[in-house]
This record gives sequence, structure tokens and C-alpha cells, in this order.
Amino acid sequence: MHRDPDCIFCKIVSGEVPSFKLFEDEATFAFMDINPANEGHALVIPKEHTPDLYAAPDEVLARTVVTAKRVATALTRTLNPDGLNLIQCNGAAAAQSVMHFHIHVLPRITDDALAMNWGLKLGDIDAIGRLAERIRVWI
Ligand code: DGP
Repeated sequence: MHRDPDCIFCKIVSGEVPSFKLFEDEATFAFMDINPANEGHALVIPKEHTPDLYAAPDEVLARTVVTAKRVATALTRTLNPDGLNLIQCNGAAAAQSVMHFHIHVLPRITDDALAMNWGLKLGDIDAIGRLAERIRVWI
């Protein structure tokens, strides 16, 4: 499996960098975003390093979307949000900051006024860890 030793998400998959893991299978990995745009913001990635949508093999995309659905379902059971977005960014103008393909699983609250390119702000790490435990129950 291809891995980029300088990629932060590859380091999360290998355990070199810690994360609040929600789920993994042989092809994909899901974890809490440390810069949550809303409570429950999670990321789903392929384990194989692939920079963006265009580079991702179809099989990798398919597996990642299936895991995103699984995480979205668990998040919805945990938080019962008003809605939920799956968002995937390609290129700096689209606010892609990590060049390892990822799908944002983002719970939404009515009138939360979240902009498409939200700013990156460090979340409350203890609260994110506690929430990850609650979500894992449903995965
Ligand atoms: P994007 O801007 O679409 O490339 O999203 C990258 C997301 O990754 C962003 O919401 C912040 C998150 N992120 C960046 N570094 C880390 C990290 O080290 N750990 C975790 N859990 N999330 C990270």
C-alpha cells in the first residue's frame, strides 16, 4: 500500500500521530477532526496515500464513501443533528489543506451559518475525545 512518509494523514493511519479513531477496515480509516467546524466533525480517508479526487482509484473512492456513510449514520445516532454534509475539497481555492484524499462528515444545525470555506480553529481536545467514545458505540 502506497504511503507518503511526510503526510500527516498517513502518519495518523500508521499511529505515528495520535487521533481519536472511530473506525477502520483494511482500506479506510475514520477519525475526529481536530479543527471541528461543528460538533462531531469527522474525517474519512483511504489508508493508501492518494492526494485528491482525480488521483484516487475508483475502488478507493467507493470504499471511502461506504465508510463515510457508516460514520454519518453513527454520528446521526449520537448527536441527532438537523442535517449532515459530506464535503470533499480539491485544491487550495476549494480549501484543501491536507493533500491526502478525505471526506468531511459534518453534522449541521439549522441556521449554523457555516461558510463553505470555514476557518481552521483548534477544537476542545478533551471534548472531542469524549464525543468519539459516544460515536464509536454506534459504529
Ligand atoms: P481540508 O481543509 O479539506 O484539507 O481538511 C483537512 C482537515 O484535516 C481540517 O479540517 C483539519 C484536519 N486536520 C489537519 N491536521 C490534523 C491532524 O493532525 N489531526 C486531525 N484529527 N485532523 C487534522
